[in-house]
Amino acid sequence: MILCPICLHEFAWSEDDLYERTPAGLYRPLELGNVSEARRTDLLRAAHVRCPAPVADPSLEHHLPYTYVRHGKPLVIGLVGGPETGKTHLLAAMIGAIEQGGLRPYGLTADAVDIERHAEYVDRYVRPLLVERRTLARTQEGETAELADALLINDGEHTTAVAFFDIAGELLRGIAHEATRFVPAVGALLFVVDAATKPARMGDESFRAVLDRLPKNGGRLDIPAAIVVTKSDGVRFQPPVDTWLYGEAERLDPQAVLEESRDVYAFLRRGGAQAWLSPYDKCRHCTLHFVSATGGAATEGRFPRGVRPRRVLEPLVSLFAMTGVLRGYPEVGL
Ligand SMILES: Nc1nc2c(ncn2[C@@H]2O[C@H](COP(=O)(O)OP(=O)(O)OP(=O)(O)O)[C@@H](O)[C@H]2O)c(=O)[nH]1
Ligand SMILES: [Mg+2]
Ligand SMILES: [Zn+2]
Repeated sequence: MILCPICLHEFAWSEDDLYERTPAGLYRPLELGNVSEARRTDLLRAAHVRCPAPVADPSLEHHLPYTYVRHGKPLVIGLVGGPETGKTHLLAAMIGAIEQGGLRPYGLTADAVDIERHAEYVDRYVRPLLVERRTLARTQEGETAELADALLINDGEHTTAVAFFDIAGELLRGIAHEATRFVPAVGALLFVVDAATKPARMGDESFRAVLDRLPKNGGRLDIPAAIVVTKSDGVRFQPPVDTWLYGEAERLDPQAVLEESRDVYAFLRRGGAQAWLSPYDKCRHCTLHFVSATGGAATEGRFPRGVRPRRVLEPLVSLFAMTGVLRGYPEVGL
């Protein structure tokens, strides 16, 4: 059985039911009957498996690389946060940074799980933000808890499929809805806090909705989490935000992660935003980060001075370290 990182459908797959991708981007059954062993290995390297989940529309059909299916379990990362906290811009900035080779300093490479879907994500979100310097539309109800993008992350030895789900805050208020499909599959959480948020005693409902739904072990969650204070460009003159936001970091330093986490914790407490720290109280491993998806505020839907994301990959790399996608950092996390 494997879990589809695109639709979270669980299915058994068979080696007799493989597909090859044609240069036109179509999938056709792969014939392995009379080929040599060397040719077979070659064909398998590029083979795909069709996800059998029923789809409403044939364009939603998707294929997973055979190399992934063989290696199994995806890491599903959920972005959680209230309306307009900056989730969609943050994810686009992260994927954009990965496209530009931002994981290379950590010894990681990235490829698309599904080439068409990834290209569509880049066209719809990454290019408009980073190249055309436009703001992205708010996530629609129908898109809630849908896959945003999925990547194969390789550390030189192992490949893990990492799937990102952007969960619109409002959605999680209801008790029974499609987001519940995502909850049992989640392997790491990115809690997004707007740096300019007005402190509210009750905090963010979306945080509580997700934290309440996940199974606890001894009162705490085993799922690693990162609390990301995004739009930090807006508070850059409040020390020590500037030090972190404009500081250099080209590899993961557990000591620096710890220090930044303490500073973010103090920043949120000082601002009266204790309720936003609930993931830190509830998750066994949690790091905290200052980031900016855009580098500055938009005016009339544009970023006239360009879009310069700051430190968007640090929370992701920290989650990779805490989940074992990036190995050798068992001590990351508070
Ligand atoms: N200054 C600044 N503004 C940002 C940043 N990221 C996002 N914004 C602005 O914040 C607004 C909301 O961003 P979104 O990414 O759409 O927020 P969201 O959490 O996806 O919102 P929903 O889809 O409605 O749940 C947009 O108008 C962005 O221009 C940032 O890093 N800095
Ligand atoms: Mg959104
Ligand atoms: Zn699927």
